[in-house]
Amino acid sequence: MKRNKKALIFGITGQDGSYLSELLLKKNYVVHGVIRRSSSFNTSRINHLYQDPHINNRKFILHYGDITDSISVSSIIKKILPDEIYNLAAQSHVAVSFEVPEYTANADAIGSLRILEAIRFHNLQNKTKFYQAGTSEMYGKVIEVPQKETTPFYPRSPYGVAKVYAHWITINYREAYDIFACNGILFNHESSRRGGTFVTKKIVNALCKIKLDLQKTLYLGNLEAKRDWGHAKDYVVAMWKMMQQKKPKDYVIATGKQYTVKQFVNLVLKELKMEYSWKGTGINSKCFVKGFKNKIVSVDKNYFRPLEVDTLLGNSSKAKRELKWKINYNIKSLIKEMVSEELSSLKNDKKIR
Ligand code: NAP
Ligand code: G4F
Repeated sequence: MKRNKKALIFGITGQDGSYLSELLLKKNYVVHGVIRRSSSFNTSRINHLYQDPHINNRKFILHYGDITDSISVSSIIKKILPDEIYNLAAQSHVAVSFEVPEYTANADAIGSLRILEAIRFHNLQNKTKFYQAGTSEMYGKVIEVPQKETTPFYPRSPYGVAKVYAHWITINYREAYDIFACNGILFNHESSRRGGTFVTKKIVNALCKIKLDLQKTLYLGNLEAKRDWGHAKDYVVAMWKMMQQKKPKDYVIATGKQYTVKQFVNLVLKELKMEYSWKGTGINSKCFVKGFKNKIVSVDKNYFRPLEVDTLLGNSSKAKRELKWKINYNIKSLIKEMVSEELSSLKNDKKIR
């Protein structure tokens, strides 16, 4: 009988970790995941997958660990002997990386090294494949448009710089030790499971609350930044496909379309059927909606970053050609789903209260 493949996911409690777990379970993997100890529950995105430790032949198994703790990383890998490791663990907020740069480097740069070193140290070069969650933030102050695998990096935040280290150490271990190690260079991807402080989720949550009369104003930073936004469900498929190739390579994953933050706000308002108009420009921009007395969106300069990535736009031709990767969501269907799930969850909360 064919044995089930074993995957180990660092960052299983995050947005991507939860969708990747669902995908791998559907493909009959046994999924192991690393969770951090926390004073409150941090497993809301994976609670629906949880299996009681007392049942036999579990397919979903969680382990306590931390990407900043070499011994825990190494001992979990040795215990599980996984076929595939997905390193999704990171301090993933760009603005926060300016506040905690050293921790960001420890988790996002050296964290990747810790996993690669454990694969090498335990002689798993021929057994364990490695996926590194790279990012379009590495392109930062972009040197060409659109960005592809050969575009040089110019990171603009401690987060971006840490991820550039992780990118190159992955290539270094691939070339030095013949480890199947690949980098996904993923552009922004969102969903209803996105953390509440990322701009798409923050906008959807606040505008839905305003519509339901639960909030007055949404405060945002730079409205002119352009991003290439996809759906996380599409992007985890690309991660898995990279790991099934004959040779480990690096791939850009993006939609090839970009919108400003302001356009994203407008699309959400349209989805909510709220009639809007903007007044002022730049830091003085304000958005008004018919039937609401006060401004519903305003700019707060506290949300500006010390450095901004003004524009990101990806070219994923290589992934489409070699991985046969396909996109199922566009910006409209992404927003439609995010709005619909946000409204349901807010209405549910109201009922409970
Ligand atoms: P996310 O929702 O912020 O999830 C990050 C995950 O990393 C969480 O499970 C978090 O655990 C875990 N983590 C953080 N620090 C850790 C530590 N010290 N030890 C162990 N685990 C730790 O991020 P995401 O959106 O799913 O993104 C997944 C990965 O892709 C990240 O590496 C991110 O940088 C990268 N990426 C994301 C995007 C995007 O647009 N979403 C684009 C490109 C690249 P807790 O739940 O305990 O906090
Ligand atoms: O949603 P964001 O915080 O995402 P950002 O900085 O692009 O980073 C995300 O995508 C990266 C891939 O490119 C990932 F690697 C990273 O882990 C993360 O998932 O901000 C998007 C844009 C920025 O230009 C920001 O300045 O929105 C602008 N923005 C405007 N107002 C805001 C806000 N961002 C946030 N978070 N909050 C605001 O109020």
